[in-house]
Amino acid sequence: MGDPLKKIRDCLIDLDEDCVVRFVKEALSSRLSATEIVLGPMSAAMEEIGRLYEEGEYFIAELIEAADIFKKVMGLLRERLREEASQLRGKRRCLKVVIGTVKGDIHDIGKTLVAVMLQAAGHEVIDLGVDVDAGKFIDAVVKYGAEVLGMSALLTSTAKYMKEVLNELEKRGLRSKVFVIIGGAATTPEFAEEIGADAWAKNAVEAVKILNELAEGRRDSWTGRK
Ligand code: B12
Repeated sequence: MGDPLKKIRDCLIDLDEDCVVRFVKEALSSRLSATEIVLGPMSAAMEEIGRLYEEGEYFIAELIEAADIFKKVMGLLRERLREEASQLRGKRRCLKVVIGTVKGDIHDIGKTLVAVMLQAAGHEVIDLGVDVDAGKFIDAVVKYGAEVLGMSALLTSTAKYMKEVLNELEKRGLRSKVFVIIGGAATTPEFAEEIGADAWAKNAVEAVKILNELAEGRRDSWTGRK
């Protein structure tokens, strides 16, 4: 990690907003990309902040402050993130994607980042926000005729709810028509497989790649599933 990147990470861990902003600007002027900044040191700092919380060194107030700083920086970088993601624009067609953080979970930074980048990459995104229950997900899939459903969970307790959404899709006879992609710190590729999701992505860039592949027919499509 180059110097401004390390500084961004350290300043965010210290919850020093001015310092984060200063080094984000410095990183941009030394030609580092906004995507690199957000998915690299900014995300790494959030992980470390989570660890400090777990160890009792940080409390909820610090998590809230960190989230505020992250959102401010995302505001600053939004246009650049869009420009960079638009270069990942798929060649063939765009997909309609319904996305949200599952019921009981209010973490929205990662989900929003995924939504912003998918949109910039040319997909149509309907972002349902946080604390979304199965009914709301499914109603939106039907209403917008979405081909993709994206679910985010950061809590081990809420990740399980994804299975309920999948069961509900099945019950409504929609499972074979919708490609389900999941993500968030409480999920893993193994978990995705276990609950029967179609894909898992570790970050926003991976999510864009997977959905572009799907749109271009380079990935096993969900059609034809039993
Ligand atoms: C900031 C934060 C908060 C903020 C959230 C503010 C907000 N507006 O989002 C606040 C203070 C509200 C909060 C609250 C809580 N939190 Co919290 N929080 C965090 C923290 C530090 C950072 C999360 C974050 O924003 N990361 C940065 C983003 C960019 O990363 P990301 O979300 O992982 O997203 C990326 C990928 O995962 C992926 N992705 C994400 N979503 C999706 C969706 C799809 C479809 C795809 C394809 C990909 C994808 O792409 C994203 C971008 O690259 C994490 C630590 C951690 N390790 O995650 C704890 C953490 C998630 N929180 C935790 C806990 C315990 C809580 C509370 C229960 C605390 C409490 N006692 O009240 C509450 C729960 C509230 C609730 N009901 O949801 C624990 C969860 C433990 C567990 N395994 O269950 C963690 C892991 C901290 C820890 N180590 O203990 N939290």
